Amino acid sequence: MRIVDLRIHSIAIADPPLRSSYGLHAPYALRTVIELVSDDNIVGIGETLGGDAIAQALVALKPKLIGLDPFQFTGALMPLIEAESPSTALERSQTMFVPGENPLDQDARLYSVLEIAALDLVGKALGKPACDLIGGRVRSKVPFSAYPFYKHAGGGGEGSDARVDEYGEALTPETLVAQVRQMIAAYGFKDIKFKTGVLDPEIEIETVRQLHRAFPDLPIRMDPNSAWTVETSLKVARALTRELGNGGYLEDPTAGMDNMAAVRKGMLAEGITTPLGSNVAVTSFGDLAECVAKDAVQVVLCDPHYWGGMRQIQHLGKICRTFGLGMSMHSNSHLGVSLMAMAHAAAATPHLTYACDTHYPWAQDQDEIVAGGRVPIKDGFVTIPERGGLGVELDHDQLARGRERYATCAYRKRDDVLEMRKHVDPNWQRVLPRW
Ligand code: GKR
Ligand code: MG
Repeated sequence: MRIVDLRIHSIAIADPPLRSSYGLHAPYALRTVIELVSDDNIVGIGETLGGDAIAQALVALKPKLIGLDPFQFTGALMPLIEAESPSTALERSQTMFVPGENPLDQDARLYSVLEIAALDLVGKALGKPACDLIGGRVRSKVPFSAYPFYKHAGGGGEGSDARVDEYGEALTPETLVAQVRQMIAAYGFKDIKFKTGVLDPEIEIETVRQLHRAFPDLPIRMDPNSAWTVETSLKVARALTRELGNGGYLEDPTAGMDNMAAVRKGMLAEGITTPLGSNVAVTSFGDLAECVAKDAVQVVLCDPHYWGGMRQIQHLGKICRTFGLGMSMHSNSHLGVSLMAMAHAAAATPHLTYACDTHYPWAQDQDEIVAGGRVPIKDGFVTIPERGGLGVELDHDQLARGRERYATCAYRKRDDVLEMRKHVDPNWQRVLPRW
């Protein structure tokens, strides 16, 4: 089997005005969808982060892919996952500099989506689910968490494409709890990952307390994306010992490995054992030795889109287990193809110790590119379908609509600071730490 074509589709999907320490989500999130075509006309699909930079980098890679055997991807594309210096000019994954984000990740991101599409392709050729091609599943149902955000009113999209606001504004503890109630009623999640770093920490502490009162059995993790100083991080950890200690964790309270290590040390000195999670201080294999040596992070958030695909997630899980770290999974705004790649990676990774994050509840039916509509999340789980590859196909009409939205919208890369200035506060600055 040989690769004869790579089709690259830049799409835009409506995204509600969600807040984080980076700023405000734009009315559209950008994604890239690829189709890897074999000489026997089987098509493997993948979805990853969007915008012009990654699409151009994939176009540049295309000549190297043509003629490759999709069963031998790792060998052929090894330089992409083992790069010693950045060889592409991809934008950073977030609005702007994320403390700790490793530029060496850039090639891994390209490899990730290609590996996912290759696994889909060979899985379809063999009639075997992707998770069973990489050693086999350890679970057929993959747990995901509710992912509430402080949010302004609005459902995303613009002009005649403006969307119904399914969840409403949530800028207070009470409205945030109502948002989670609604999300859990719709999807049955059994864990809560809460994006914070937006309001004064006292309000966020109160929000977590109310969440815990409303859902006493559900583990809560809180992620302010490095918005706090070491002192503020300690203050929050102290205030929420019970609420976060109930099987949750505190994710990236502060920026950088040394500050994370200082938070951990301060917490342990006070007898607080809530783990610290990270997808900001630890973003690549190269960060792990320092992270372990300094005890800076106890739960690593993997992501098959960033770490080099599904097999690298299995390797990461093994390393985390060896060093006594937990492993969870990070998410960005995405559709069903990404959800399935995340689910397959999680299904085949024994050492996944937490439910995965997902932005999927924030995406809308109208934008879904999976044939047959949105992937079901039932009782908080995605079930691995007994079909080849990822188990989903593209709806080409929906894909064309996504391309059309991309062509007509004004967005080419994520810029949450600009959106904050346009819609909330013209003088807003991204200040880390803010509190
Ligand atoms: O969607 O605003 C967002 C999130 O803040 C996202 O960009 C983060 O990458 O969810 C992510 C996280 O866990 O840090
Ligand atoms: Mg995070």
